[in-house]
Amino acid sequence: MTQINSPIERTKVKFIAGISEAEQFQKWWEQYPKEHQKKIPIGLAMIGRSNVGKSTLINHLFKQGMARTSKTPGKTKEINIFEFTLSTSPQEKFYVYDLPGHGHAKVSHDQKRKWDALLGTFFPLVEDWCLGVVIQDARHLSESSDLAFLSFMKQLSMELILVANKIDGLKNQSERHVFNTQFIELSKNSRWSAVFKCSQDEVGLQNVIAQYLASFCLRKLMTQRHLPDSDRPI
Ligand SMILES: Nc1nc2c(ncn2[C@@H]2O[C@H](COP(=O)(O)OP(=O)(O)OP(=O)(O)O)[C@@H](O)[C@H]2O)c(=O)[nH]1
Ligand SMILES: [Mg+2]
Repeated sequence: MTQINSPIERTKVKFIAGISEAEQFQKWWEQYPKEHQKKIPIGLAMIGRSNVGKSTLINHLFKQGMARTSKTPGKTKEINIFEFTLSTSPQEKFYVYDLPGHGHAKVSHDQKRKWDALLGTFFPLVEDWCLGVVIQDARHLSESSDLAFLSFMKQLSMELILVANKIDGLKNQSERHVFNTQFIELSKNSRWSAVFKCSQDEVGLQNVIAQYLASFCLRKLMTQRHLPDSDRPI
């Protein structure tokens, strides 16, 4: 089988900022005023329950060691923003957002409120220019916080894909059978523009996902290029 290569330029990925307050994200976003839509950041948001492997997937797709990972849920406490380029258009910058996980029982009430405010500001701002990469644990698909997130997304038009992660954790035929049945059912949700399986050792699957992410970024770039030029005198 032909190996698909990743279009992401891994040596050029850069950490941009770690943002913990809603106002701080709003300020970062407002560097790109609405009137200059052609400059609005095009990006990818890694979404999912705590510990599902969002930061690990970022490291595999973009650059090893860049996002912090941990066995303990609740590791990512801020929106970490990384900048990347694609081999097909090296002069264009795109962004990947590593988000705090949802559904972590041990997080304090105050921390939850802060994250809700942060993400409640983040999603409506980025929705038109960002792909939501929704990561679920293959061993526990559609847990209550995954469903709550999808319900929240009903108000937004953001394009979403599903990644069923940690498929290496399906240990026997029976677990794989349960997963396949649930995955087929979940894939029928018309909200997904694509669905993928993945795990940290599956380089081939990661490269297929990287190709999809790149095609989203390039598609949005074309959309921006075809927007009317707001700087042009009428
Ligand atoms: N078996 C297995 N473990 C994985 C996989 N991906 C990540 N992990 C492990 O899962 C744990 C959590 O990974 P993270 O990447 O930190 O998870 P996260 O979703 O960023 O978690 P938060 O930052 O707490 O929201 C770590 O111990 C990883 O090594 C995978 O594909 N398979
Ligand atoms: Mg994380």
